Amino acid sequence: MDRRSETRWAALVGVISAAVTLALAEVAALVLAPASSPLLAVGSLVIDLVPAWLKNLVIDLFGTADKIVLLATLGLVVLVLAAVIGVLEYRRPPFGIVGLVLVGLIATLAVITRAEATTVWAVPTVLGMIGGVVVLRVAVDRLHRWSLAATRAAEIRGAVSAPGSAAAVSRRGFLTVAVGAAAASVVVGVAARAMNAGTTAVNAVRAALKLPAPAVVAPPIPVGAQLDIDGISALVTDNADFYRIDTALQVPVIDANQWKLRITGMVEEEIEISFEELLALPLVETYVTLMCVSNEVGGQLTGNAKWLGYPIRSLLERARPLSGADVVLSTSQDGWTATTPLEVLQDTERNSLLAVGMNGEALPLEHGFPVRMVVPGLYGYVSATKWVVELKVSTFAQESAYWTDRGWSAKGPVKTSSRIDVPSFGASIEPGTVAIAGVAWAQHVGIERVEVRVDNDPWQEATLAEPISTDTWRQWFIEWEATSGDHVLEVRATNAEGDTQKEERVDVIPDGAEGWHTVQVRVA
Ligand SMILES: Nc1nc2c(c(=O)[nH]1)N[C@H]1C(S)=C(S)[C@@H](COP(=O)(O)O)O[C@H]1N2
Ligand SMILES: [Mo]
Repeated sequence: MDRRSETRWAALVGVISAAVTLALAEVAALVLAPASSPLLAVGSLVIDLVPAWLKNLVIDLFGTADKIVLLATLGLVVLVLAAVIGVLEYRRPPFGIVGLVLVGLIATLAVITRAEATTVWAVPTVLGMIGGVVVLRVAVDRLHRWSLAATRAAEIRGAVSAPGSAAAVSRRGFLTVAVGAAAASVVVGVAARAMNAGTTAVNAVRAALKLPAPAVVAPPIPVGAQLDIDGISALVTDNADFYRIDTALQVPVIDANQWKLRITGMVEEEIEISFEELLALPLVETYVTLMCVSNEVGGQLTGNAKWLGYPIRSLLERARPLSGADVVLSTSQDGWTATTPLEVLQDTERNSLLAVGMNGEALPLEHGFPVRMVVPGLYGYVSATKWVVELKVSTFAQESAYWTDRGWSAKGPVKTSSRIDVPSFGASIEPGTVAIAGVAWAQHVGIERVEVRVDNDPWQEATLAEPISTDTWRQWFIEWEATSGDHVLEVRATNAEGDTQKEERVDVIPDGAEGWHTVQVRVA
C-alpha cells in the first residue's frame, strides 16, 4: 500500500471515530437530557462567543438561515479535525488520541457551561469520547496490519488478491471495523438526533391544549385594513410565515405542565405562577407587530400577529415593585436574557403581554411555547423573550442582557419604518397603471402619512389603509403611471408625532436601521 492511500484510509478512520463519538453522545443525551448533545452545545457556545460584528454579518447575509450556516460550518470543522486526528494517530501515535480527547474536553466544557446544564450533562460527551478513542485505536491497528500484509504481498507478485491470503484477511479485518462502526454510528446517531430534536411529546401536549376564550377580545379588523393588491404583505402574518430570530440551536422543549414563571428581585412579594394558573386569568387578545432590530431597511424580519395573553403589568401589580426599580430582566429557559424598562411594562396604556396564543393557536414551539413576552413598540431583543421563565425586577445600573452585552443599545424603541412590497426590487413591469404598495409601522405611536417618490419627482402622498391599531403596521398604496425605462421608487413614512423618516442610511447596530427603502424597476 502506498503512503498516499494509507493517509486517506487513516483520515477516514478519524472521521469514523468522530461519527462514533457523536452518535454515542446523542444516544446518551437521549437518556439524560436532549440539550446535552455536544454538537449543539458547541454550536450554542460558538453563537455566544462570536463577535457581534460577525453575528450581524451572518444574520445579514443569511437571515433566518443563520443556524443552518452555523451547523454546516461546524460540521466542516469537525470533519477536518477528525481527519487530522486519524492521520495523527496513524503516523504519530498517540497524538490522534490526544487530539480527540482535547476536542472532547472542549466540547464537554461547552456542554456543562450551558445555562440549564448540570454536571451529569458531561456524561454523553465523555462516553462518546471514550467510544471514539476505542474505535480510533482498533481501526488504526487494523489499518497498520492490512498495510503491512499488503506491502509484503506485493513483493510476492500475484498474491495480492488471492482469497485467504494474509493481505485479504487483514483487509477484511480493517473493513469490518471501519464499515461496521461507520454504518452503526450513522444509523444510531441519526435516529437518536431525530428523537432528541423530537418535540413529539410536547407537540402532542400543545396540540391537545385548548386555549381559553379571551376576556377581552381583539376588536374586529376594520374593513379596508387589508388592501387587495397582489404581493403586498398579509396584514396578519401566518404563524408558518412569521420570521424567527433567536439564539436557540435546538428549540427549548418545555412541558407546559411543568412550566412556571417566577417574579423575583426588587419586589415586595415574589410570585410564582404555573401555566394552569396563567390560563385561568382573564386573558387579553391584541394585534401587535413584532420587529427585529437586525431588520435592514426593506428587510423581512417583522411580522404581525394576534396575541393572546395576560398583561404583565397586572402580574407586576401583585408583586409590587420596590421604588428605585427601573427594569425587568427576563430570562428564557435556555438562558437568553432581555432588559425591558419597567415603566413600559407597567404602562396602563400599553398591552405588554405574557403571551400564550398566536393567531388563535397555542404559541408554536419556535415562537416561545408555552409562554413568551410581547411588548408593543420595542424591538424584540429588549422585550420579546420566548420560553420565558423568570422576570427579575431590578435596575438598569445592575443588569445587562444578551444583546446589550454585545454592543446593542439598552433601550430599543422601534423606529418609524416603511417598506415597498410591490413592485419588488429589480422587477420588470409593463407600462400602464401600476400599484406601488407596502407597509409602514411606528409601533405604539402610529403612522400618519406615507409618501412615495419616483425618480426624484415631487413626493406623492400614498393612500393609507385603515389601521388595526397604533401597535400594528399599516398598509398603503399609490397608483403610478409607469412609462418605459428604468425607475427608482422611494418611500418614507411620518409617525403620529410628526417625525418623518430620514434619508440617511443608519446601520442596524446599535439601535435599528434608518433610511428610505428604495426599489429599482424596469418598465419594458
Ligand atoms: N429566548 C429567546 N427569546 C428571544 C430571542 C432569543 O434569542 N431567545 N430573540 C429575540 C429577538 S432578537 C427577536 S427579534 C424576537 C423574535 O421573535 P420571533 O422569533 O417569534 O419572531 O424574539 C426575541 N426573543
Ligand atoms: Mo431581534
